[in-house]
Amino acid sequence: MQQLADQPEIDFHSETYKDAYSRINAIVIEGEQEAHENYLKLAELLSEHKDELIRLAKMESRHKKGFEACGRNLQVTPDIEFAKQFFAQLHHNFQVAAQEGKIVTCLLIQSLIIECFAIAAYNIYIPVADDFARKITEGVVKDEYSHLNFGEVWLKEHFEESKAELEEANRQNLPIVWQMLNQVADDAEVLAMEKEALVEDFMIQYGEALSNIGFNTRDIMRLSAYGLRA
Ligand code: Y39
Ligand code: FE
Ligand code: FE
Ligand code: FE
Repeated sequence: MQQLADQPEIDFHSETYKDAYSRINAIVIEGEQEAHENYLKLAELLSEHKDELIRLAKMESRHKKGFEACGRNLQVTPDIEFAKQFFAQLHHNFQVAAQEGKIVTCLLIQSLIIECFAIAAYNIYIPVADDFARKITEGVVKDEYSHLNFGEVWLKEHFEESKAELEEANRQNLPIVWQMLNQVADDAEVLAMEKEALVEDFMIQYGEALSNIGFNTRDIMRLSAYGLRA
């Protein structure tokens, strides 16, 4: 058992744990499913990277299968309806952007915001996960860094002409992420994942991503805290 020294033993089979897990596990499963669809859509929009994006989409389906196995392993039924609601706003914004051919906005939503959210959540989950889920999640998080990297590289190469759209997409979508974090904080706490740690890790990943793309420190501070409250 690899747990933080100051943490009491986690009972992965308690009803409290399984109840919280039914929502968090569903969020991850549904998130991976939507990520799969989002990369397929990006493959259509960015035909010069079609093969690469289809490869990323396939990785997302594998992640989904891995997390479904984590739920089964704990005999938890994921609450997919809850998870669809959880992602509804970001999902809607991605689809509208895709329809309008706004590649920059699509990349910001999926490859920056959602990937950073996933990396933060998986990093914080790994030390407090059950043995089975830990192994799965360790494999998945490595892939998520490569998805984030795809977005960073593309946006860096198109930085000047993307800047205004990135600002607007950040303004529209980052506040939604803070709301999502608030919505999941109580369930995350039951899994021994602290909200403060999630926020901190997200800010680090997202700030680094913005920096790699070409934003300066002042822009990063402004952009990454946008809509953050409480
Ligand atoms: O790119 C990806 O694989 C991301 C979609 C997957 C899901 C990220 C959802 C993580 C939120 C979990 C919140 C738990 C505290
Ligand atoms: Fe994934
Ligand atoms: Fe991903
Ligand atoms: Fe706590």
